[in-house]
Amino acid sequence: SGPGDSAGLNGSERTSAAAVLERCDELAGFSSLPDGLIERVYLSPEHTAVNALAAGWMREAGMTSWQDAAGNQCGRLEGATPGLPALLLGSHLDTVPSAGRYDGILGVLTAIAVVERIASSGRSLPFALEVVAFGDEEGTRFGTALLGSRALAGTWLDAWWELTDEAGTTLHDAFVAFGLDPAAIGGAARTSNEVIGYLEAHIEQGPVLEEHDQPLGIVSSIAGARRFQITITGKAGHSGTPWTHRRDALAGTSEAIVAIEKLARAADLIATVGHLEVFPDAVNVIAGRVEFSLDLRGRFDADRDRAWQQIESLLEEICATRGLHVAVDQTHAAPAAHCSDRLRGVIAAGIRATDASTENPEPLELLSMAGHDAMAVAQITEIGMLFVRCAGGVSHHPDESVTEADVARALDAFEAAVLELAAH
Ligand code: HGY
Ligand code: MN
Ligand code: MN
Ligand code: MN
Repeated sequence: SGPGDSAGLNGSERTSAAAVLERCDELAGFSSLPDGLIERVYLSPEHTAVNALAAGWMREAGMTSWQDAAGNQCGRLEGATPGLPALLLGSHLDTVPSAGRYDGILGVLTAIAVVERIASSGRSLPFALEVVAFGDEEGTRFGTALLGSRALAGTWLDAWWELTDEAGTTLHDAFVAFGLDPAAIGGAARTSNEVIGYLEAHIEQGPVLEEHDQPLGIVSSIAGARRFQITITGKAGHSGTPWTHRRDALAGTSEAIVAIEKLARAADLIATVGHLEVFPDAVNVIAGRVEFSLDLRGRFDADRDRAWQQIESLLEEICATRGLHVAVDQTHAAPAAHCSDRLRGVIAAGIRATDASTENPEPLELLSMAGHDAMAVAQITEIGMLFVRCAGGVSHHPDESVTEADVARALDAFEAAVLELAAH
């Protein structure tokens, strides 16, 4: 199917679960990786292409569409009178390396389809509806996450302009290459009186809904992650060097990683080392230096931050024993975000409206251990999130999958949630 194939469909067909899933497949084709693997990073040619597709779908849905000063693709449907504050609906179009096709993407397309349903129903709401397709939730290219949504929230930091990607391109230069003016970044910021709230639909990226046989759930709060780049330095040397003369950075790092996991488990936190590089990286040379990432998250920021202090002491102890040196650079920090009672209520109403079965009178509420753009938007307005079951809780992997029936329910629930908010 070529770009924009859904144009051949009429409104109700275009906003069906089947059409939304077909658009997820279409967007999956815009990747910098070969062999059907998906990677789409901020300010890349693939980002340009999917913004253009999303703009077309937004306009087809009855919205005006524009790209904001941070490269987020936005769409707007006026309410009963022009210029009303907007309910934001959104998620992200960027991905991790070797990603699934629904993380972020499903939320953007659900938002566009729901706006189209409301526009074609002829209803005019007491607020405008705006869809925001954020350009960088993952932080894959520059290491710091939520760049698009932080620009919208007005919490952009000038220090980020010097962040570099693997090729050494600065964020500043990537902005210019993408056709954006770094000096205009402030134009992406929304003020809290322009916005009445933010709703995001997203796959759960965990096993809870599936374990409870629930297609949909309400997010109670989102765990705040802190990310670090840690460098452990020893002394490179011949692999035949006797034990008494070795300062092996990789052996020290390995001891640290296992100790960090043990500490995190005991503190009911999640710690992940996803990236590790060894220097000089040769079979018969003792590792002189190791660079590795650490992603640390938990239900409560205080527990996470206390554990991080313990981890720092742990790293110092291990390095002291082994004659190594450790350096730490924090690359990302996001506070936990809480979904408001009001928006948790409308999401619950939306789920109840679609759940004909009476045996589940109360929809499930659950914590999100995955981060979301909603965390950044929470700085300026109330947030609410609808979770959609994903098979095995698998995400950040090509096996990520959802069922058409669950997506159909999510579309109906999301639409019902927006209308519930409009009714009160
Ligand atoms: O890292 C996260 O939790 C999100 O998927 N970006
Ligand atoms: Mn993700
Ligand atoms: Mn996501
Ligand atoms: Mn690296």
